[in-house]
Amino acid sequence: MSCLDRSGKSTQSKKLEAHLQKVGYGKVKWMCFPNRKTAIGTAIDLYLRRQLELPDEAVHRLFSANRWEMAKSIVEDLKAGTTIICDRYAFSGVAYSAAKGLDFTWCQSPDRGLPCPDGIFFLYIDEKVGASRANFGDERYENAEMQAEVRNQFKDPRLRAHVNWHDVDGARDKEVIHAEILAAVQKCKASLRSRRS
Ligand code: 2DT
Ligand code: MG
Repeated sequence: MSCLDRSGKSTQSKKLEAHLQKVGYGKVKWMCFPNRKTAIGTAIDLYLRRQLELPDEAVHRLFSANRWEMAKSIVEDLKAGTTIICDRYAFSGVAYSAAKGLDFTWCQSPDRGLPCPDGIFFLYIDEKVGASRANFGDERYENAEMQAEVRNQFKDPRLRAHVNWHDVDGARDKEVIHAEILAAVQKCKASLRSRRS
């Protein structure tokens, strides 16, 4: 899942994980980026909590390196048949850094070669809705102007090219959103199955 802040992506990605576990979908794993628990993730966490200053280019590459730290284990899990649900991925990396003014294609380059998701759900909300949700404003990037620019970057066709992208209206009831995501996941799974058989 890919999104603006406070759009409900953590809630939705965890609901999807719980549902797939419950219906016996096989092994399901939830993960999120940034993964703040690794060595690189610790620096990212300090940066996001405004306790560390870094040039935009450097932090962009740290976010990407944080995904590369996990790439091998993601590939191994996928090979073993595990379904991975991810709360943010490289798409957020590009949208947030491009929103700060970095060149879009430059932002895409460090993530090239990472495992590509079978489906992406972009939960969009009005920046005013995001700002009214709990804890908004605590971290770097949590301000209305930045969120509006990030939202613009997420519309860029270069981000959506060659991937199975779904725009999801995040302002609705969470059960309605969950049902919509679930239907799309089932459709995606069926088309992957028919392609493989
Ligand atoms: P969370 O609120 O989801 O913890 O994200 N971000 C995220 C980037 O700028 N680049 C990235 O590659 C990723 C994965 C989005 C914390 C903030 O980090 C931003 C919000
Ligand atoms: Mg956040």
